[in-house]
Amino acid sequence: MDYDFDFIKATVQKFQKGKRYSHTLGVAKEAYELGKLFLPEKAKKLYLCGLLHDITKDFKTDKQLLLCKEYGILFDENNVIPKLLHSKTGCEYAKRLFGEEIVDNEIYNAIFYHTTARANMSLFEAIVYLADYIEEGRTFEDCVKLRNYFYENIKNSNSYEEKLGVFIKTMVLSFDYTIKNLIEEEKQIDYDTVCARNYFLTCKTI
Ligand code: DGI
Ligand code: FE
Ligand code: FE
Repeated sequence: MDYDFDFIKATVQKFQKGKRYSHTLGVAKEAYELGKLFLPEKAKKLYLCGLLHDITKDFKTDKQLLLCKEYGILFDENNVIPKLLHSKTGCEYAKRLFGEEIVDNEIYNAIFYHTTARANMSLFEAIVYLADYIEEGRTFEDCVKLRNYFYENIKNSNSYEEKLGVFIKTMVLSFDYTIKNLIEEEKQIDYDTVCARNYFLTCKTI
């Protein structure tokens, strides 16, 4: 499918200012690059998903919660993790905005799980998750470390299998960083984040 990227970018830009939009372009580019390495037939679709992944990120928590109600997204009202809401609302918001031909199930799920990841996730979903973590505009120390770890090890791998092994190890490391930070900050760890780490720790391929 040919996407009208100019139209999609102009629309996304209405929801995002400055740094956020730069991050969006960075994720799209990174997802495209990872796509070329691991899923070349879907590289353009990964670019699209990068553009859409944070569409509702700048909405206030109240608006996120209202959207969850409107969309029938279930969550424990006494146990809200505000940082996760934009991934749960973003997929549905993007689908209503651009239509289900553009936001199909693959893109929908990749947006839904782009913050936490999940056990048994597809390679497409995992690429969007990792691209969000290591896009070149991220300056947070752990993101820089993860980006360097990934590309240093990719440089030294020859086969597709070896590269996939590096990808899987990088996923595990990302959860280690995230979970360590959440513990230090005394924040809740989402169940999907824990299950995703356990999954990538033992999976041989994806
Ligand atoms: O939206 P972005 O900032 O581009 O990136 P993101 O959607 O990956 O969100 C990152 C934030 O989400 C970061 O502050 C850590 C937080 N996060 C990720 N997994 C969990 C989490 N926060 C909590 N409380 N629990 C999680 O499991
Ligand atoms: Fe996000
Ligand atoms: Fe993001």
